[in-house]
Amino acid sequence: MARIGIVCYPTYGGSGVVATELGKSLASRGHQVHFITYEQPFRIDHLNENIFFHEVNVRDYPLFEYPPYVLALASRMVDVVRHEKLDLLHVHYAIPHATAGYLAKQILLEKGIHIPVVTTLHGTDITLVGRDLTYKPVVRFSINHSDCVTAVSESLKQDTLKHFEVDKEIKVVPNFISIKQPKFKDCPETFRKAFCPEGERLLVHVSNFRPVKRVEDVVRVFSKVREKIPAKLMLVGDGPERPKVERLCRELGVCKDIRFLGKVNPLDELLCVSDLFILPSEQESFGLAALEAMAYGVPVVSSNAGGIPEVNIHGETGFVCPVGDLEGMAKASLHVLAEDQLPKFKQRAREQADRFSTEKVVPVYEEIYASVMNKPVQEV
Ligand code: GMT
Repeated sequence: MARIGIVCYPTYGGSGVVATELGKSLASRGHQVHFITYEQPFRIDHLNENIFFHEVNVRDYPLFEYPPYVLALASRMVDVVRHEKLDLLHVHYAIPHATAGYLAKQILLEKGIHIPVVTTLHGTDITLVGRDLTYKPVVRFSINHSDCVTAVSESLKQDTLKHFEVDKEIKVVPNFISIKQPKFKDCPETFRKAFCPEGERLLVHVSNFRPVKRVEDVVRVFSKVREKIPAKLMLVGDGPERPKVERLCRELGVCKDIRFLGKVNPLDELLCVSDLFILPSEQESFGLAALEAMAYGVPVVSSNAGGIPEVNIHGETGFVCPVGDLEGMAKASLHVLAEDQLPKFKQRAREQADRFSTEKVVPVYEEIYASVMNKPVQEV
């Protein structure tokens, strides 16, 4: 059993969710897991004797217009590795975690401690922010100096190879989902009955409402669907685009059929009553939100951005359309929602989610940990 340090963003967002679920699963498999972040990860919802949390405090100083989080994080990593005798660090999202990992590793090396660093690339750390020249040289360097690099989809791996001169092998380890059974039996229908009293179809979208998610497309697709069949839409999450999305609902006159639910956690009760998940993202290295929906038997109509087609199988678990193809997405939604189609799509969505179960994916990370822990010390 290993002592593993996990570094991630603790807030609402796919990489933090994956890192936290990974930590929880590793802890239940007997590993000792130490989260090193500026806040307790929001998905840690119960006590576990194998889970520890080490807060990173950034000390402010009048001179600092931008307090140096990466230095505080690296210092905390050094401290935790030494005193908790960690075997490895697994950092999620390259910026700035892979860089802090590199720093911590070098500092520890001076003290004769070799700590392997595994970096998992999640998406915009490569495709958007990471590629920006503001960060690119540091991101490239930090990736190349990780002991092992993983990407959450083949598409993200290819993007990394295209945009960075990476001299490391990148292993694809997909995101995963814990399939808790039996959840469909227990699905509370109260909310659905109140929101869809006439048996309307229920569409759902979950995101952080950033421009890359194209939430306005969700509303436009919904509006087209609603012209043809009785339907309702739940918008879950919050973020910078919300005011624009609310304005659009008013313009299109569809407000009464849309519920903005804000940041709901957990999502179980909403997903298990939903009929269709809409994910029209401009960029999406994987689409964890879609996978979570599928685990509840919710088919997906999505864009074809990034790694989404590796998760949402066109014509099987839903449909994949070009980014911005509102007509296509509306047509696909109507097809999936048809009485004679929906059960088949629901069944296949569930089967697809099973392929990404915790039980299948977490052992792959364990193999990676074993391989880096056996590596001899390398001076960089
Ligand atoms: O890159 C982001 O948008 C943030 C990131 C996150 O930390 O929430 O999301 C990315 O990582 C998720 C987990 O691996 C993936 O499911 C998302 O597809 C990915 N987002 C994008 O690529 C836009």
